[in-house]
Order: sequence, then structure tokens, then C-alpha cells
Amino acid sequence: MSKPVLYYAKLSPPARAVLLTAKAIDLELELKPINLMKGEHLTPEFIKINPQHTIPTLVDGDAVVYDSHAICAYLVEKYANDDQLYPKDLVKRALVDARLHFDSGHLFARLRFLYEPILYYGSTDCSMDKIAYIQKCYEIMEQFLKTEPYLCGDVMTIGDFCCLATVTSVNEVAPIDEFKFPNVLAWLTRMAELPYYMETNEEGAEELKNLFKEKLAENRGAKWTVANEVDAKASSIQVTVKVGGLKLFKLRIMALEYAKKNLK
Ligand SMILES: N[C@@H](CCC(=O)N[C@@H](CS)C(=O)NCC(=O)O)C(=O)O
Repeated sequence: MSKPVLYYAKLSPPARAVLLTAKAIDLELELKPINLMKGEHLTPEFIKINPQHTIPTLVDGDAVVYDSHAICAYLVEKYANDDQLYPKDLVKRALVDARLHFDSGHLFARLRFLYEPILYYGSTDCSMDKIAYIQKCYEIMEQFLKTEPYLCGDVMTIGDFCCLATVTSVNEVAPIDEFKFPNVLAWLTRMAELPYYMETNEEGAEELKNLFKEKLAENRGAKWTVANEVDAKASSIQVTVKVGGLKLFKLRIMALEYAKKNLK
């Protein structure tokens, strides 16, 4: 039987949640890297597979599953030897689902709100309110972890993997205060002890945090530049306006001398 195919990037927190899940259930995936910075997720071929053009995307035979939370649940349901990571019990499952939605709707949504404009659109907005908004999530997690070692109780679930991949991708710019959130930090240490933690999560999380810092510095240092290219006949000048590396627009301006001669 062929392996399920995962379109992914190490940089992507949700993709890493799937890698953590696959390792935890000892499932081999065929990994297909997608370079978001090069726009490989926006090709017609990829959009045909996933119209939402997000990674991770899983193709398992005829089944296509996207959204990391759905993928993690699917993989455990289909391939795991037991239901510990995603319980069949209705009440226990509802709690795990709540944590998955907490990641999706709160944690990752707030990371995205901060990261995406800086990574893709030349923004310099790394404001305190965006950071504080992420740290608000730590307050909630601290409550979840007050009396339990994992986010859903005394056993690890896919809820832990999804939140872990997000928190470890943003904890530098939105630091976790050790006095306010000791249980969140203890949980992170506990999760980092997983034998497959480094390869599935740590490397990609570091890569993303470094890329974020590089892009922010690049955007902050960006100057408006105007690159002029005079065309062969010198009848017009093409002006390309860029901020940093981002091409904003092109103008074609008719050269004055040419205009004087040719326009009456
Ligand atoms: N809720 C989705 C979010 C996936 C997501 O936004 N992935 C980002 C990379 S971290 C992406 O593919 N962005 C490209 C896009 O949205 O076009 C999930 O959990 O899979």
C-alpha cells in the first residue's frame, strides 16, 4: 500500500503538528515540500488539490484532507493502534476538539495575524497589541494546565501537538513569562522530551522564528526605491516602484523629448 502524501513545509506550524502526529503513531508519510515564499501553493496544480491553498494538505489514496487539525484526527482514526491521541469517547473527544479549535481560532490565528503581513507583504507592524493578543492565549493555556500535565488531562493528545507547534513558533516574539505561566513552560519542557521532537518540530520552529526576524529587519530597513529602465527607443521610461524586495507597481512614462516631438 502506498504511503499517504503530505504537502508540507518545515516552517509551517500546522504542518509540523501533522509530522508530530505521524511520528507518534509510527506512520511513514511521503513528504512533498512546498515553498510558500516562492508561491508554490498558488500553482493551478496545487489549488486543484486544495482550493484553500494551505499546507499541510494530505492525499491518502482518493482522500484529500486539509487543515492540520482534520488531518491529525484523520491519521489517528485511520492508522493509530489505539485512540489515546484522539479518543473515541464522545466527551473526551469533545475536549480534544475544543483544544484543536483553540489552536485554530485563537493561537494560530493570532500568530498568523502577526507573522503573515511581515513575511509576505513587507509590513513592519510588530506592535505590542499583537504580541499581547498572543500572550492572552498563554493565560488560557495556563488554566488548562493548572492541574494536568497535558492540555486535555493526564494523557497527550493531538490537541497538544497542534498547540505546541504554534506556541514554539512564536514564543520568541511573544515571550512566555516564567512567573505568570510556569505551567505552560513546564508543558513545553515535557513536550520537548519526546524523542522525535527535534526533527519534527524544533528545527522548523527555529527556522520560522529566524525568518520572521530577518524579514522584519529587512522590512524596517526598506526604503522606497525607484528603478528606471529606459527602453530601446528612449520613447518611454519604465519606472518600477519597490519597497524592500516587494515590487509594488510599474509605470510607463513617455519621455519628455519624445513627447515634445511626437505630440502636438
Ligand atoms: N487552519 C489551517 C491553516 C493552514 C495555514 O494557514 N497554513 C499556512 C502556512 S503555515 C499556509 O498554507 N498559508 C498559505 C495560504 O494561506 O495561502 C491548518 O491548520 O492547516
